Amino acid sequence: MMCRLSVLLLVACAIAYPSTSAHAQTPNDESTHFCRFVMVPMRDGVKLNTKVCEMKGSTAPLPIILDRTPYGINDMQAINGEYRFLAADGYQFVYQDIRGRFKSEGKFLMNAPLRTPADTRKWDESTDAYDTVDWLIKNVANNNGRVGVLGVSYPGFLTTMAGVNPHPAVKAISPQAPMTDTWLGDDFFHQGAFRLSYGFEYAGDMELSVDQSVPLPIGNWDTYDFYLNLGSLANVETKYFKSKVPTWSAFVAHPTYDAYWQARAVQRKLEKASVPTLTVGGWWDQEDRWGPLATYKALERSDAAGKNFLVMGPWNHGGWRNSARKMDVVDPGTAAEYLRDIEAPFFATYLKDKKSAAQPEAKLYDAGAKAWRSYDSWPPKNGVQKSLYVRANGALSFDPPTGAELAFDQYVSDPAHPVPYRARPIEQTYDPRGSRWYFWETEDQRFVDGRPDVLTFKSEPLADDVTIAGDVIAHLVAATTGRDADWVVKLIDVFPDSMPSDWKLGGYELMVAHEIMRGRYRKSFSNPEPIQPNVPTEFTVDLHQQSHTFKKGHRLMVQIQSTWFPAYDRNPQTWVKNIFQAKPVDFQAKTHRIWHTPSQPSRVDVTVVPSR
Ligand code: PG9
Repeated sequence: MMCRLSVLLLVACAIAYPSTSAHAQTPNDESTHFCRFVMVPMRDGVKLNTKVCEMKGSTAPLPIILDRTPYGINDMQAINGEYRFLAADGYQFVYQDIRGRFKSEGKFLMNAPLRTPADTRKWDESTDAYDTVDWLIKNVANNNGRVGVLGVSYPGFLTTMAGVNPHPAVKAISPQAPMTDTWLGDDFFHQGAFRLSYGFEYAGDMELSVDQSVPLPIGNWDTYDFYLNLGSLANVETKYFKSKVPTWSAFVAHPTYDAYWQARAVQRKLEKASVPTLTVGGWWDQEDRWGPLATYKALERSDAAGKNFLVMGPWNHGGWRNSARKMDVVDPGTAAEYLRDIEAPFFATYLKDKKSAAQPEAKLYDAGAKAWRSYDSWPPKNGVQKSLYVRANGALSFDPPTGAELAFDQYVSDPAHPVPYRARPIEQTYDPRGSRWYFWETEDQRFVDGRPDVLTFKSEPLADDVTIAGDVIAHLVAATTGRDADWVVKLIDVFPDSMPSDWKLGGYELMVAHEIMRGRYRKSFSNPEPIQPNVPTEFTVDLHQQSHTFKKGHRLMVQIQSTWFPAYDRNPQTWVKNIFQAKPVDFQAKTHRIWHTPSQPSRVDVTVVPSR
């Protein structure tokens, strides 16, 4: 969750994305804790750079909170910032650079998979967490022998790993926005479509040099132009990375969901919550929205002991720890509420035996109703399955199509003119001069109005509130004149034209669930197949989950398109075995049809629950 930029640009980065812990007024860690740096030995002799902060003036033994990160601990100052509510309860805090990052020894391995018995590698992030905890309880002054682990994003993944075969002293963990499966739904691919701008910029930033001091070669302020001019992805290696970025080389060598990605797919490895686990995510997390939902679901498979909890809020990536990332359209200001009323009591319960109100199984924010909802199972069991059908003349309805209306809508999808995923200019992901990357998923979708390659279907204004909770899954019946195609589906809450309570929101089109899938993977993510041209074919686009009320007077909207650039690479739309090696001639405009007949309906399935 930290700002990932060249060291040269770190100061600018702090200005662009001030974190609660970086505010000038925030007292630093040393104001309440004695902090020292130590090199903590792992089982294979590698030593990890670790900052240990012991609370000043405490006599009673305190639990330890551990945060492991690849983003550098030297400048971390969280205790009196984002950890302030924890700190008020009294903890010893520890930050650690993981292997091969900054001052830690060893070699960095992106998303290191758990070891298997056949591995020659003696470590994984689970064993490094274990060895660290073992050292901490023996060496941190005044500790009570209990450790809590937390972290956001990559550190969220590291937290999940600390809960796999945990050290007995680990008593509670909170994986937050945990990167969980970077092929299926997190940072690098979504259901087969490659996350171009993120994959290029993140992999380059992390791996061109350990201290990230080599700026990426992006000259354009509007990266839409940079990525369009880049042409085929094959140019990345020849022009820029030249085999120096292992993660990029892995993208090229493993475009499908093969053993390489499956070994790194955390949800496939999780068996149960070994310790109380509070998984946290944001409904509009532009990097890891899928991860927390998948982590919770995997741990829930065998949670007879009731140790597995989920919190989802109206937040972008890490927005619950950083008020500068607040998205006003969905969030009246819930971040401090979460830190104070959910996170701090969770750790106090298991690390300090402090009594607090029981943590609900799932506590999820409903941004349409502007209220938290508690569920005793997630997805809820009391809902009614309903389909939202796309209809002729841009209509959308819970009633299926009749035979009397036009059978399909069509558009030309042209890789030479891809639909931008957010309003241009599209600044670099973590551009130190400013970037709207954090906010794009709540951006008003009217910016694509009028594009001939975006189909829009809209309901009548709702006569009553409609609350959805649980899975949102689109089933398209679609055809292409090509042999491959991407399908982007967005479920949108359209605000009334007239909003006297806040005029700026009049007619706002808010995405509440959205996703892409690459058509070649319609039968299997591991064995892609060409699409038969001109044949109506069923495609399932998993939009994941939501808990959202569409208010009376609002409309429901579904948009369908086939490019979302440069968040996602362009599908050539011809058959190319490996799109990372496509040639310019492979990229061709094709016509796509979305069918809406009684026998071939296209729809979005939702679960409707009582609104109050
Ligand atoms: N979303 C980031 C990430 C995690 C894991 C892999 C790649 C990227 C992060 O913010 O840490």
